[in-house]
Amino acid sequence: MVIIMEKKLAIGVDIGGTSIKGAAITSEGKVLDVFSMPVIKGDSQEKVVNDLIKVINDYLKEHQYDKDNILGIGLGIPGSIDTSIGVVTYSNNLCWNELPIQEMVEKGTGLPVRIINDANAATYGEAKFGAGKKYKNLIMLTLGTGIGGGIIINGELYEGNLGKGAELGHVIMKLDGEQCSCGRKGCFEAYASATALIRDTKKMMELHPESKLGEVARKLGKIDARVAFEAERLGDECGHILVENYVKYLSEGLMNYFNIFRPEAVVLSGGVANEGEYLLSRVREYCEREHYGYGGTPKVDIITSELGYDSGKIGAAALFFK
Ligand code: BMX
Ligand code: ZN
Repeated sequence: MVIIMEKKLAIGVDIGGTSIKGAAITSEGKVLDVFSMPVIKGDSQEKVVNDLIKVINDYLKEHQYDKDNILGIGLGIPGSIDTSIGVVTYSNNLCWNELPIQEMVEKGTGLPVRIINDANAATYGEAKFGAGKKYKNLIMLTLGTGIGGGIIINGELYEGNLGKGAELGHVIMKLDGEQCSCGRKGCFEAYASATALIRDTKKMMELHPESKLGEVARKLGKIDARVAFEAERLGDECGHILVENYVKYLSEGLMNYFNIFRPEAVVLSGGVANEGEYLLSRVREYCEREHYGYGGTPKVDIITSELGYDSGKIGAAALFFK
């Protein structure tokens, strides 16, 4: 049990395609008790939100948090939202449409609610309490199911009109290229997300059953973004081609953002960023070689997140610590 007398806590919630995770967060960005619930494919959007309301109410009771001491609930949501009316306009992964989630959760919990795009939440969390703390201008990319993006300009989160902005995954890298989840073709997300790397790994496995990719996937128990990297580390040529291609797309995408924003840093998070320095050193080398501005002074720091999977929860809660 946590007894906090002052009103210095907020609930941060990170909504994903397969699960929803949340926690009470202190104004110093510390994560207290966590909760999670699965998102069952096929459940209606109303059912998922009503289940979430129950989970939050049960959580507050179980951990004996007094609602009077909670500033509010921040919801980080993948997809397009409208912060002026608290509605999820469209979320393709969740199959949500025109969902008045803010009002529903406010009514169901009796607490104030704010909504934010999931990657904007992660960026805000990292900027306030994590790897981005020492920078005033930064870009963050979450390399997961999709590519989420976030922008900090002069220390402030730039969310665009109605909170719909910073969809950095949906800029075109190749005209008429790979199909993207957003409906367009050739987006950055369709080349540099974990999903894209998995697609390419599967294709390569079919073309080259003799490669080490299959063996690595069997050891890991699934085909995820690690397979290509692990095969490359074992000296496999197909793994090497996949990783080189991935580094190329990721770096070219980053250089687009260097040209637009010239940030002090770019923070990478999500499944692929777990490769850490193994990936980052290659990306830095590529940018150094290919980008006329990158090599100048000061360089753009390319770093990984510090808060990991907590950044979204922390950032969503931090909407109440502004
Ligand atoms: C997609 C888009 C973004 C989101 C990003 C990261 C949807 C549902 N999502 O580009 O809004 O920020 O994915 O999402 O349209 P994740 O699911 O990879 O965390
Ligand atoms: Zn797209």
